[in-house]
Amino acid sequence: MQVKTFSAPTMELALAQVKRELGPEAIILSTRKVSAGPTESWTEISAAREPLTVPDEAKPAADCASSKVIDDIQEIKSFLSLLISSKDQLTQLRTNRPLAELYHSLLAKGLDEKQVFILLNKALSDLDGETAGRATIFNAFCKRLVTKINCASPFRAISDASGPSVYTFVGPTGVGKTTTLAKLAAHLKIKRRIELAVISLDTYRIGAVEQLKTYAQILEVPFYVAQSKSELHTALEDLSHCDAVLVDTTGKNYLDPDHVNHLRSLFDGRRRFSHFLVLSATAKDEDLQQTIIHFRDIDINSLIFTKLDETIHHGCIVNQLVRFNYPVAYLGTGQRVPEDIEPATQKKLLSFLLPVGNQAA
Ligand SMILES: Nc1nc2c(ncn2[C@@H]2O[C@H](COP(=O)(O)OP(=O)(O)OP(=O)(O)O)[C@@H](O)[C@H]2O)c(=O)[nH]1
Ligand SMILES: [Mg+2]
Repeated sequence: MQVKTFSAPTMELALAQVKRELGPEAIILSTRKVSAGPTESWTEISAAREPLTVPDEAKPAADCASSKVIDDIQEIKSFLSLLISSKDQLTQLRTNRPLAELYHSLLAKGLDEKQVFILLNKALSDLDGETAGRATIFNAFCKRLVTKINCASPFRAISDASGPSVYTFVGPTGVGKTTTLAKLAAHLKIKRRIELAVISLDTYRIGAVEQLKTYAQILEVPFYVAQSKSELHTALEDLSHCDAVLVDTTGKNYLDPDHVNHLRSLFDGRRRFSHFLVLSATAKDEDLQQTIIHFRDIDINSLIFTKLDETIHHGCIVNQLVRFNYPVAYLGTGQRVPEDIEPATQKKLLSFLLPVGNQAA
């Protein structure tokens, strides 16, 4: 396979070089922006002429990393064909100043470039050639974006169910699963007067049980520890009079596939669990994406993002909602229990794309 690197002042010019030298079948292996001074940057593309093939004998050993490379290549290929088919819009990005400014401000918020490009294209076609300022284009962009993002109200139907509704909090280490559970437990017990109980499956970390037990004692709700599937189900039998049970789980490195398999086996069976996947807004976009992919094997009901107070770039939250079909239920905004949590709304999510200071309260 012939691999070559191409550099040009813009992505469009670099792609044109790739096409000229390696032909339309060229595969893009990577792209990056290279700084060429304080205000200038070049685009560098590595491309190959032959398709990447995995030898048969190597296939059984193909691990997550190689399948990710293939996924990335597919994604770059589809983005490339999108760029090529959107030549007119690309030209507009250079010549239409409000559009270019909006495009760059959305990227600066951490939004995914491909998603921005696709949604802006749709927004422009909605405006039907009308000469529009930045605010008008932004409104058209938001109208398109809201069709892609959903919010959930997972506790709305609690009292209609027969037997307790059971909610689990799963996710990587240290994202705020236990804290978020405690915040929501307080909300359900104090504001909604729901008959509630808490179970901890987290016996991995010293102190984890004590942390949750303390919250349960303050709220005066029953607290159980379960170390196995059968202990979990026994606890749930004991709690059959409750309206809702919140279940805390151990945080583990999300790259450990055994962890998700273990969780899945715990929750397999006839009983329905609603799973919250808890994620930190401070994580990198790529890591959030991979985490969701790993946890997809569990039937996730909705996402919760925590630590919004620890970052000013909230675009990565929006990226996951557009990329995956999961709704978002809650946003964690600080360490205080129970105050620092709020239900996610589309208005709040869109406000992340406004300049800091104009965001929804
Ligand atoms: N700033 C900020 N900190 C938070 C938020 N939510 C949780 N934290 C903090 O994050 C740290 C970890 O919180 P935990 O609730 O223990 O996280 P966890 O996911 O249960 O951790 P493990 O069980 O160890 O995987 C604590 O210091 C929390 O106070 C939030 O929304 N904002
Ligand atoms: Mg915990």
